[in-house]
Amino acid sequence: MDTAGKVIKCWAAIAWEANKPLSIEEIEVAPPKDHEVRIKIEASAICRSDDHALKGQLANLKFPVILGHEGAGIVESVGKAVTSIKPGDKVIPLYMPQCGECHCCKSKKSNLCAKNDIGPFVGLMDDNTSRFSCNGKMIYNFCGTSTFSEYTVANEISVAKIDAAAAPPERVCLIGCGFSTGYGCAVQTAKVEAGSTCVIFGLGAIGLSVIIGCHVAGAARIIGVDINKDKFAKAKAVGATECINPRDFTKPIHELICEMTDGGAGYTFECIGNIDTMISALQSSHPGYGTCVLIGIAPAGAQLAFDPMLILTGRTLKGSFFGGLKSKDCVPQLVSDYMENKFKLDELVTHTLPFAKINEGFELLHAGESIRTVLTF
Ligand code: PAD
Ligand code: ZN
Repeated sequence: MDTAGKVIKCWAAIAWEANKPLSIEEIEVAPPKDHEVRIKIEASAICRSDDHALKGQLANLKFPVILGHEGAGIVESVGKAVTSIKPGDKVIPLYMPQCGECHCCKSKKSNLCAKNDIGPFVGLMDDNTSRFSCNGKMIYNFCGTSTFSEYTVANEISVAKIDAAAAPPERVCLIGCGFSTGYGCAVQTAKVEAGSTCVIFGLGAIGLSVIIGCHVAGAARIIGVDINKDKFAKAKAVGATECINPRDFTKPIHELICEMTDGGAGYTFECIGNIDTMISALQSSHPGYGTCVLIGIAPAGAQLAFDPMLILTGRTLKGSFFGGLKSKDCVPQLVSDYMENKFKLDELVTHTLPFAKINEGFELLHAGESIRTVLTF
């Protein structure tokens, strides 16, 4: 392409500081270095994690930053050492990379690539520089993806090439985070068994994707829990067998769930990011064999405290990022599976807006009206 090797000027949504609306501004995107890929973003959804970041709830995250980690696009150009990706490829940027060389990448047991930037939030490329600037000021990246920009630059290990020529970017972008996280937590992290009972706390895109995974795994009972009853219809449409609102009951929610499930569920999932519901989810899992998976991201500094007897009596507490799925390997397969209608995904998209209306998308999330808002470029 004629832009290869040149700086590209384009629009991006910059978070200059925490708790301020995003500001759409013209930025400069430098060409990709040796192992990097420059991507023209076609669609990006808004995840609650972007909102946590914008609210300053992620310790170490630096501003100004370009957020966004649930996108899909087309490769504009690649650095000279890139071998797995070429210009014109359809791709999904990966906030959880897969370098293939670290202990976790080499282990079958984990997807937590040592090159991930979740937690440290260094926000820079491998050479400790950024490819983004605005009026000469350096802008940080978010988890190596920064999809709230017309163009972004990612490391080759953070880019999955997707085959399906017809894959609609405004749907498969969800495979970059929300869908894969929830679905993977059910099928990979928890390894839900057929015939089991599952309880899902929080019915946003993550919780709904857990339900989809539990359904595909053949769970017999799938109980959704949310304080917003407007989320119940969609939860049932993707596979929940029952939904409950803790505010409709005076007794603690875990007591109710234990009564409903003859002592506790085989699998429980926390998809909110709230310390109290994390403990409720653990208490709702069956003694002896229940597994509780934490997915929601609690605010910086929050601490979990619970009676260790809950674990001594045979419950397992787990957690993962990106559903425990090895990202570069699994994302192309999930896109193909979506194209073959092996699972539902379209239900998760409730709103589509032009990129310029990104702040409206965040307002819909705050109001509890959206599951996923997809921004189109
Ligand atoms: P969301 O805000 O769309 O959904 C959360 C849902 O929880 C909403 O429907 C709320 O009504 C509901 N809720 C809130 N408080 C309660 C409560 N006390 N009891 C019951 N229900 C409640 O978020 P999301 O689905 O985009 O993300 C969910 C969490 O998962 C969030 O913390 C996000 O940061 C985290 C996440 N983790 C990963 C990962 O890899 N671990 C990836 C992506 C997102
Ligand atoms: Zn996310």
